[in-house]
Amino acid sequence: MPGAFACVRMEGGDPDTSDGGRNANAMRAITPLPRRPAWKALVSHHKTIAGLHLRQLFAADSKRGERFTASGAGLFLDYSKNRVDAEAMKRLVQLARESGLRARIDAMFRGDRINVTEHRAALHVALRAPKSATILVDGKDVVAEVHAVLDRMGAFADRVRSGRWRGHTGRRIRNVVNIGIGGSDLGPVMAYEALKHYSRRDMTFRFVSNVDGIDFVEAVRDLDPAETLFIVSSKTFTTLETRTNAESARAWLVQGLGGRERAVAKHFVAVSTNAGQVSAFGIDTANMFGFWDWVGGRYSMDSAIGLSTMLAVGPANFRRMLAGFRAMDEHFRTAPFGENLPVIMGLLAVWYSNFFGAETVAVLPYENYLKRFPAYLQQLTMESNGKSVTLAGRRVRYATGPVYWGEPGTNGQHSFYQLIHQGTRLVPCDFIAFARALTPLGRHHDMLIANVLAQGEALAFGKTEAEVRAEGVPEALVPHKVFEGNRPSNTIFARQLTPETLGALVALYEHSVFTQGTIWGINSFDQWGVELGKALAQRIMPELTARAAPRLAHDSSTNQLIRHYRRAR
Ligand code: G6Q
Repeated sequence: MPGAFACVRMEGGDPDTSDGGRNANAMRAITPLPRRPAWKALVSHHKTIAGLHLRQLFAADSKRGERFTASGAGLFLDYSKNRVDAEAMKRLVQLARESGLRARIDAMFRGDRINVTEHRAALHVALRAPKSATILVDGKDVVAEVHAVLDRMGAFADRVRSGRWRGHTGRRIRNVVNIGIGGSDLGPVMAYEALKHYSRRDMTFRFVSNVDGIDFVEAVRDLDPAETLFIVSSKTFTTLETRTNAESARAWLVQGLGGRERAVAKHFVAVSTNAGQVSAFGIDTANMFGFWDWVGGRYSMDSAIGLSTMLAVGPANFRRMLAGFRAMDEHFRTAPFGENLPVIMGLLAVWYSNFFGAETVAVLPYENYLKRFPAYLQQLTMESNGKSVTLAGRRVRYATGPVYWGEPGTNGQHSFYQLIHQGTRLVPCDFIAFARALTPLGRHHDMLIANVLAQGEALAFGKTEAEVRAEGVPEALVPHKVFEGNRPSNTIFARQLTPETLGALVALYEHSVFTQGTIWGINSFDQWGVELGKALAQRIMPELTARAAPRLAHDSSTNQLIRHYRRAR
């Protein structure tokens, strides 16, 4: 593979670095997870470490807080408050090697069809590859295509933002409504919220996803159709929710502009891979921004699916975000596993899921602009790694993807943190914090940071019975006021929430997910699990609306619920 990514083949020396195509064969011969030597070593090492408290681990190594850290792409990771020692980390890194992670990374960056059940590459890294790179898929250089679309998006965004693009009545566009769902919604909403500081404040951005009509109604209730642009974002352009919302949007617009169908041309653009459906809907394909089947929905926020982001923050900031993604890609591709942020975080997620029985990971950004980041990560992580068969289709005998969830701090502290501190479950936490506020306000930021640091400290070290008693707490209350501690967390620190940082942060989790999926030997890039419900909904829909009572052949519960709805609607 020529171009910037070609250097993956040229590194050597470290066992983590590439050996290019040779590893492809090795990948096919990976030993099942429970039989890998590193796994066995971890099973036995876990017995030792499970009984150790973070207090002991810190007492045994005064430099632990400095040693168990890593940096890359502008992010600093402190993972010292995890229930690992040097031996555990060594074995986990060995597990990554034995799981063929290096070969998988190379295969992904090379554009191999690693999404085996859909026979596709998973090439989101090509979306942020530099113009000078070349990545061939079926003999075509996809990087050139990516940059051609980015340039078109940029030109369009400039026209809209400058007012050169006018609506049907000649007014400039002041409102942008993205219509899409899942991967065509969560990334754009999250990025818009995250980068609001950099956005055009004289324009309104809304996001409609749910087929619940209220989502659309509320999004447009105070908008003037003459100044509103809809972006219909749908990779397939067949998604029921998006089609339904787009049709309602078209009706709303046409009605609002005096029944003029021609108005659609100036008020609708599409982001899709399906030109046929886009033009059948009535959108001129000249106003369509394409992407490719090798971009998974949940990995698409930096493709044309990010058009709303670009309209909000401008092409230059969008490219800064891509640069952040790229920096993390390069870090993931080249840093030795023991210093590699996504690898370390992925391995720790495996460690807690498989050895400590942890069911979840909480992501707790101490940055209000990241309020939609946990929701975005829910899809990225759970749609990717919520699988129970291996790449070869065999049932796994170990836990796979944990539940990711979270809320921004400090809000969460006054809510669910109680369970993390004193509940019976182990909830590993990722704290995310920034050294500088985007808009400093008095002592708010120092307080915010004091809180995030205090939470990590409290979770790790807790408060012993002796300490509680020493405070003069009445005996009956002592057990209630004890904090066991030994609750693990990562702290991810960046200088400031910039477009670059956001890109790096998203890529960090993308690659952590990939690392986990590789260890578990599952396909992180398909999502067959969402199909069944969709198919059943199509079957139920006419049964709800048929005039005559339909013959129902579902289970007795579903039949009864359908009858109940028919009676009550
Ligand atoms: C993501 C999933 C899914 C998808 C939506 C929307 O990885 O594939 O969330 O993004 O179902 O699909 P369309 O973009 O095709 O409308």
